[in-house]
Amino acid sequence: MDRRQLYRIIDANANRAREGLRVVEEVIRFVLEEPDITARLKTIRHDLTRALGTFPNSDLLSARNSEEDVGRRLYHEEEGRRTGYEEIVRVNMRRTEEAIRALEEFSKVIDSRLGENFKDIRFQLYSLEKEVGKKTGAVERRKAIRDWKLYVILDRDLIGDRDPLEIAKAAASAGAKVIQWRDKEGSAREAVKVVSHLKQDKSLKNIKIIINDRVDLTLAAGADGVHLGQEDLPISEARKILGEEKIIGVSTHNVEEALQAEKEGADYISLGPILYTQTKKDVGAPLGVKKISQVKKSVKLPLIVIGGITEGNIGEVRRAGADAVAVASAILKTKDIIKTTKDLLNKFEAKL
Ligand code: TZP
Ligand code: MG
Repeated sequence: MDRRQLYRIIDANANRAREGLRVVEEVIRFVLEEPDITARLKTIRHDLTRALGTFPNSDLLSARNSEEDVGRRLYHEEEGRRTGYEEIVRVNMRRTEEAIRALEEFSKVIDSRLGENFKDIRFQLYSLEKEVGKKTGAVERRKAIRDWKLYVILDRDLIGDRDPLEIAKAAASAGAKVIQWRDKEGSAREAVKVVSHLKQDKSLKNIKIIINDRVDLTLAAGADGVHLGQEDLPISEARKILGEEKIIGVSTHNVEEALQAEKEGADYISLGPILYTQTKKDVGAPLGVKKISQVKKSVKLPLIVIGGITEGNIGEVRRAGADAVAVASAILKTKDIIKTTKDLLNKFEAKL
């Protein structure tokens, strides 16, 4: 094999691997702010530098001929838009792994033992990729949650004999992005039936559907997530069952519970009842609007405020720091769900 050719391949892949790793590292360090994973990645980068050190730098540089690289055009065309950090990490991890695989194969031509170093790095990367994928997935989920604004609770008691699907469709057509099925007394079978209908309806395909309390029903009905109370399954158990992609929200009542939910990996927290409500019977005294800013200051998670929220107070709740508000009676006790949903959203979005 032509040495120059070989060094050209090694040089190109060394650059690709280094660049890819650096991109991934920036996301982990500055976006995810994960010191442990950053440290692991740094070790991998050093291992790579050491493995590449076995090739004389002058040979690599003199073999380099990027102007005449026939792949250069193709390489540029491949670069499209990036939808978010998750994609940036995925694309760059893949590129790095491919480059390291190439280094592994071509370095074996020079010395059969050299391949081992790169193989080890590749396997370290595979396991890191999984960890990072979990973290970036969570970041993307939470970013979308911040945009929810109005969280509509389909409370079984308040719905009565109306069709939950019709109510959900009306709220969604007016701009709601998330709907929770809440039924404290009904059967599991009914919940799965209702939620499956919501999930199958084409007009709700962009709406997130959450189930209150029950992890099992979330899976059975194919819902997008679960909302857990303080007495329900711990977040870590729910995550094990639901996998990495479902949304997990947690009810909190004070700063301590909010911090705990954040530490355990919730995707959002709700805080309530902030004001007087008749919808939930077993609640303590209203926490008051002041509590919102206290909790908001303490956690980074999206904060959804709940309990007694109406068109009359939604602005005040928003100004206090709610990222979104959850409502049941404000929507379910009115005749015109579309108009009420729009009015609530308009008031929520009105200038802070
Ligand atoms: N959790 C705290 S308050 C509440 C729940 C489920 C009820 C919210 O309903 P409403 O009718 O919007 O006050
Ligand atoms: Mg609950």
